[in-house]
Amino acid sequence: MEIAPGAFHLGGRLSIDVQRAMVGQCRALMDGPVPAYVPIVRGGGKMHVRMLCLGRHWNGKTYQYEDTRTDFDGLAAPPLPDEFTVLAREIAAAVGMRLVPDLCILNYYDAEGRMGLHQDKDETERSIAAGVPVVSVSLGDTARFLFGGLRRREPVEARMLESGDAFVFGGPARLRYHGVSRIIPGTAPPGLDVIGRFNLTFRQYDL
Ligand SMILES: O=C(O)CCC(=O)C(=O)O
Repeated sequence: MEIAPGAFHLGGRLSIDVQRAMVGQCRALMDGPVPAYVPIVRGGGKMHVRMLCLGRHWNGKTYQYEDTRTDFDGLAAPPLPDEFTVLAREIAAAVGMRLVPDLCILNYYDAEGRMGLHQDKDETERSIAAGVPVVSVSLGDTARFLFGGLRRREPVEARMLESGDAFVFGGPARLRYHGVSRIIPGTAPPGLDVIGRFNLTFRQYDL
């Protein structure tokens, strides 16, 4: 469903089996040899998520992408799994957009997790100017997702992103402000065995 030009909320996009498989992969990645961590951003504040970047690392101190985690432990960002790439491409294609993802920011939100309003603008100017979309996939507890305009002070719309939903913003919506105001505990599908929420945002660094 197109909620604004270039912005699409695809409710129930992933089957429960696909969600289960992805949750398993997210857990293995986040607790693997290159573990997720809580970034400290450039103002000195801690983020309210655990983060692991795949394919390319987003440095919370410089707001730039890099190959190794120079803001944390110097480890190289793990590769983006092929099946994740395929899924993100398919979701973009389903709304008529093209994305060749080369990185993913995987975040885990506990019951206190949240993310302030921000723009995703650290990919290359060319990628952003071309309107290459960000594809977001949600797993686990429902999030109250805020989607605003191109300026921070514009009104925001709150949408509930449930487990298995995808959200795509590209074209004229690529630089819209967005964030997560809260997580609704206990709302993950029964049988998924998740407390909290995983969110994956797939991006294409350059054209
Ligand atoms: O968790 C979400 O739904 C949004 C995540 C996000 O805004 C980001 O990773 O930049």
